[in-house]
Amino acid sequence: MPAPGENLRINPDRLWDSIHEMAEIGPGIAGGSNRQTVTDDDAKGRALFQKWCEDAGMSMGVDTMGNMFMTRPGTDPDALPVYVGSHLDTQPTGGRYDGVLGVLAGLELVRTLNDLGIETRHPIVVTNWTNEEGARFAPAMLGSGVFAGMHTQDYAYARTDPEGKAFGDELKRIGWVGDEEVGARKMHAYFEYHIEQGPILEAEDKQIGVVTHGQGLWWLEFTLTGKEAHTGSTPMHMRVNAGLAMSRIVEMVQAVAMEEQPGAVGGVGQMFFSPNSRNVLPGKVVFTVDIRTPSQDKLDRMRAKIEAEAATICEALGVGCAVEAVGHFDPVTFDPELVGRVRQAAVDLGYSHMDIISGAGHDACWTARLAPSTMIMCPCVDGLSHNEAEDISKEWATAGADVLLRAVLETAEIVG
Ligand code: HGY
Ligand code: MN
Ligand code: MN
Repeated sequence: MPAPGENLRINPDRLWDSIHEMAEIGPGIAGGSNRQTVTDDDAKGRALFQKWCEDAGMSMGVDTMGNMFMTRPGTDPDALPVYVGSHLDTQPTGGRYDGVLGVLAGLELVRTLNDLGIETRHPIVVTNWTNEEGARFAPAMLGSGVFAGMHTQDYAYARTDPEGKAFGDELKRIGWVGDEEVGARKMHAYFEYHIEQGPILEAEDKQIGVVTHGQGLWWLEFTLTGKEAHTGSTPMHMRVNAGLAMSRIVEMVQAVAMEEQPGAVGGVGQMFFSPNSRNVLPGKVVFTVDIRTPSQDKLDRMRAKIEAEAATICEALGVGCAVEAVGHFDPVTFDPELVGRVRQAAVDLGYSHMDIISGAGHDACWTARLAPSTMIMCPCVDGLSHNEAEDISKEWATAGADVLLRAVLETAEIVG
């Protein structure tokens, strides 16, 4: 590739303004975002992204999972595209940048190529994956997971939210079931730019995370069955207390994760009590354990320990215990050649950088099973994410987008 000119950088204000215009759709109550997957706000965000991309000369394809593919043509019609993507859906109390930064940095990359009149041999496809978060419908990375053949579309369409609505019905309701066969597209390479969602880059004062690996994950959904009874008149020895069993399991998960330090996490973010009445002992408790680690051995060992010890806890309390894996991916190693291009781009641009393992799951974890894939990260304030106070600087956002631009161009090959 000809030595990139100093002007080969994105337009910081245009990227920043796009992010904050998108944040006006599905706003949270505390300055962040609540644009959950396949809601009316998701549909509005998709429409805005589609408009911006078509204004930039791109054409849209949508598959039957609602994954959006916005194509900037290359000069070689036979060359497989370089994909650049992430997600526009958010947590219910999410930040403005999780996912959105990567999708809109892809758009900004194309806008910059248009400004500079640069053509590439490979087409470039900017992607918005459906339901990356897995908040409303488990599991996470559902759209990219079906695309990668990890889940069937029937499984995905049947997933229900806490109100009992099915994913497939909701995708149809918002009018975003596309006509492309999901997974039919082939990729030359995939890049995902994302906030770190952890404290390392800021603590180390690095502008760029060169992501070499992604943690593996299990989401274990426990359903504990107790006996509904009066919290006041039922003697302690007569209780079949599913709530107590849940508490002991949560404490045990913490202990298992701490035994596996360094490099392991475990916790619970969601639980439901039934009947959820102040003076009724719960008959049913449903909660999801989220465990993660870059080590395959640790991941399998932690799952086995947690399931065995949960069964023992429940047996001692006479509580029924069922567990279902509702989310999983093995630890991921990203493509060393693409990782090297990201690192070289940071060096060429003079940005401080360090290798890092992604703590969060991303669509890149699934595309890595299909094509050479890698990620770029920028710091976030106090490492905070999945919180409306999630925050990054314009400078951080810009640096990562500049690196994305250079690494993608190195891969898509500038023509002329
Ligand atoms: O759970 C995750 O790591 C991602 O935010 N969906
Ligand atoms: Mn994300
Ligand atoms: Mn997220």
